[in-house]
Amino acid sequence: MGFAAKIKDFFGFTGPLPEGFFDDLGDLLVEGDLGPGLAMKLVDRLQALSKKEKITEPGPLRERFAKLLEDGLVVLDPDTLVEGESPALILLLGVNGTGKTTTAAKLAARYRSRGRNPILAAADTFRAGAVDQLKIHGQRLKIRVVAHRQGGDPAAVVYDAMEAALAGGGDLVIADTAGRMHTKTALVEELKKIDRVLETRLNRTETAPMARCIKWLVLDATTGRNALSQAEIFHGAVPLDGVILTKYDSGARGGVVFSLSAELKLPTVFLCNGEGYEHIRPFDPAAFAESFAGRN
Ligand SMILES: Nc1nc2c(ncn2[C@@H]2O[C@H](COP(=O)(O)OP(=O)(O)OP(=O)(O)O)[C@@H](O)[C@H]2O)c(=O)[nH]1
Ligand SMILES: [Mg+2]
Repeated sequence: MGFAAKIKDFFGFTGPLPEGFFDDLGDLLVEGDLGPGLAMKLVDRLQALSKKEKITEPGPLRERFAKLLEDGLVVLDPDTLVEGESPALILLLGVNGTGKTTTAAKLAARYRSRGRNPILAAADTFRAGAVDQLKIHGQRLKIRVVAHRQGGDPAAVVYDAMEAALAGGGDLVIADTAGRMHTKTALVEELKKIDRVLETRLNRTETAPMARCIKWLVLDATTGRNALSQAEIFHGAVPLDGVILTKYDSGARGGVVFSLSAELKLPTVFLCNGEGYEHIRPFDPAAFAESFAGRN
């Protein structure tokens, strides 16, 4: 049985709370990728609430629990961030295979449908085939892809894509980056360089609007607590604006989202639940907390 079904079962009975209810809840939350520290804290709070308010039935307790979860989430509306800038620049970061390239294409499709004119930047110049992979998405979606050769400088690709945007070719640059297991220094250097080249470009044309660089970390929901360690490393190296959780398909646990908020103050901005371009949606804190808490 998957986590979602288990938590539904857990709260899905009537009558008084059985002995060991709160301990069992703690164990279950750890299974849902919440992390032992946070699980314990939440269970303690819930137990205190149930005493104070004399809640003895699982139904109302489940609702309180969902609210506790929701209250702990750092919230950020990605659309306000992206649509408040022109041109806006999004850098997608993450380790190998988390879904950066697919997500870049999904975001491009999504923001185009919201009236933006996106350009994809193939800043993964590291992996063989990465540029072609993004180009295929570009062809399918009829969205421009700015690319150099494999082995080229990622910062130069982003620079060219921003040039194209500033020249009137678009108002949103979405940059796919390489999925190596970045060492801290390599990552910082790569991003600093991107910042530097953009600054040079922006100084040259005083009328050019300031490009804000939005840095989103792409995390694979199926990697569980490992995703939190990745976020710690990346966020420690370059301050991130948020997280995109991919592969949150049926059966996913997703408790790591609460740890990202509690431990790193990082908001989750999108959830992806499939390989199609439409399989992306803005993160909805209330709905996510309700579903994690096993709403029927
Ligand atoms: N089920 C599911 N699969 C996904 C999702 N997002 C991406 N994938 C798949 O995950 C695999 C890796 O996706 P990519 O977009 O290539 O990942 P990447 O981070 O760019 O990988 P590298 O460039 O190798 O680091 C592909 O098979 C995608 O189709 C998702 O939300 N759900
Ligand atoms: Mg990729």
